[in-house]
Amino acid sequence: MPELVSEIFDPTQWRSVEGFASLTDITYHHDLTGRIARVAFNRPEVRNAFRPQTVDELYATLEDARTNPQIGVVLLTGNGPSQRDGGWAFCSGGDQRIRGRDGYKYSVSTSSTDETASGIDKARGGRLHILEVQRLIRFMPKVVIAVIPGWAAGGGHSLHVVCDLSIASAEHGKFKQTDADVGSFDGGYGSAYFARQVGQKAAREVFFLAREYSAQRALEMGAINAVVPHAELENEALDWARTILTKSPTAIRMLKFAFNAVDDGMVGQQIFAGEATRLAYGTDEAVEGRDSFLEKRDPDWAPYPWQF
Ligand code: S0N
Repeated sequence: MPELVSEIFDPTQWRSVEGFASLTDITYHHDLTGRIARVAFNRPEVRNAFRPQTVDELYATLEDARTNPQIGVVLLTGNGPSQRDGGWAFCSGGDQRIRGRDGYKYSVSTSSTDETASGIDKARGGRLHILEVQRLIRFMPKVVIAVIPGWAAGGGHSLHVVCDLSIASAEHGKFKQTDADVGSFDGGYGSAYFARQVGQKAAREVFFLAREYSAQRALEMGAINAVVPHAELENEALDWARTILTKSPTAIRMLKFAFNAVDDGMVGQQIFAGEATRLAYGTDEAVEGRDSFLEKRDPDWAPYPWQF
């Protein structure tokens, strides 16, 4: 049985994933059926702020979930509480202690205790690869649920925005977009897509005033899907995931990309079209096109009507 990584984590529901024993900043589990992944920030003492090492581990675990054909739903959450003060967090964004003039400095060391990035890898300095994580969540053909046990702030707020669904703790779930407080700005999904979700006036208020919002207020704004008692949060998320798993994988995939397409421009169209082509390749009609070429004859489209 895995160790208790968070106070509301039920170790009887999960198993550790082979090949990921060296993670320091993220924990990664699969449920006992192997169909649901749980990826969690594991830096509760800094409200689950991410440093470059965290983002690397987040990307690696999410990519593993994306490419595992058994996994249909990913729960993205934060472990807690902080042993220092009992505070809970989903994620508080970029670790401000290692942000320099050139952006986030990438430590050459991978030690979990080297927070100060004493040795800097210049090739990776300033690289905002959390945006690559955002795209991975956005373009993954699986449902990603933000399970929010505490603060979602700054870049952590943006991560919940890009997830497909968000469920928050009634007692500890809190939201704050601090980007403008710290001279940072997510000009992509974090702000523009957030405005699609809650409307322009509300989104501008959240960013320009950087106030704190309760989970209940976030629900009223349309920023999240549900507010549940803290102790029930992970069970509720598992319940949502199990319901989604009863649905057609192809329908869910096409729906996710259809929802995305309108906001994702040509890339959204490309992804949706790629999936449409993939479906078409499974038809006899497309097989006839391929075979006629290989057999050096004219294709026979007669069995395939111009449907209306
Ligand atoms: C989360 C807040 C509101 C919680 O307040 P609370 O409960 O009063 O706790 P604190 O006492 O403030 O914090 C407890 C300890 O944790 C440390 N800590 C918290 N957050 C961070 C952090 N982000 N970095 C480093 N340390 C953090 C505190 O310092 C404290 O430790 P001690 O006691 O030792 O000092 C509150 O903590 C808060 O406001 N946190 C900062 C939130 C923030 O401003 N985050 C950064 C926002 N910007 C980004 O994330 C940019 C990210 C990015 O890279 C990006 C770039 C381009 C495009 C997009 C993005 C993107 O947004 O993704």
